Amino acid sequence: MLMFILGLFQSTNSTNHAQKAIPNIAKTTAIQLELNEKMKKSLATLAGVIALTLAAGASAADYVENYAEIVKAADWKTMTTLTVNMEEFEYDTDLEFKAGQTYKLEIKNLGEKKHYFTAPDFFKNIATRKAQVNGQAEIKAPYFDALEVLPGGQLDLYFVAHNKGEYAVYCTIDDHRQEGMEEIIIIK
Ligand SMILES: [Cu+2]
Repeated sequence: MLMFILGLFQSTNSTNHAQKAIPNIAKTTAIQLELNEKMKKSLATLAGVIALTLAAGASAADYVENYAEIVKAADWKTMTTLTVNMEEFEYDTDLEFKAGQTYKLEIKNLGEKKHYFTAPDFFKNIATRKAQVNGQAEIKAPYFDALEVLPGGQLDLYFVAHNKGEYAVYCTIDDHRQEGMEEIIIIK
């Protein structure tokens, strides 16, 4: 197809007679227009695919977009309370959740050092209602990356387990993770 158009261009350019050139130009223009329409459609289709791919790729890495509706629709009367104690250098509880269930996860630091509950993938696959400290303060956000709890402190995370999967939780302070402060959170 492209060679054919190039051929038409060549024959048009090499023709010195205007009378002969005009129909060729008209023909070429018509083909170009047709091709342009086809290309536009192909490009539009291609752009659509790319956009979908990006969206799919983005959603895997992104937070649960309709988290607010999920939180609102969830049954908080049947909320399950689970405590995870952090100390040097471990999370002491099996972190297993059921998709669709509402939870209050009490994250306590029983250690002598500060510890993190860093779990970006986990946070992006739950519908977060809030993080609360001592009934004194609440933080509302679509998702968190990490929660830090000071020695003797406690932070409660209210959420709906949403996407099934296995997500890492670890402490990013110094070499705590290498010391063993790393677990897998399961949503099933
Ligand atoms: Cu730590």
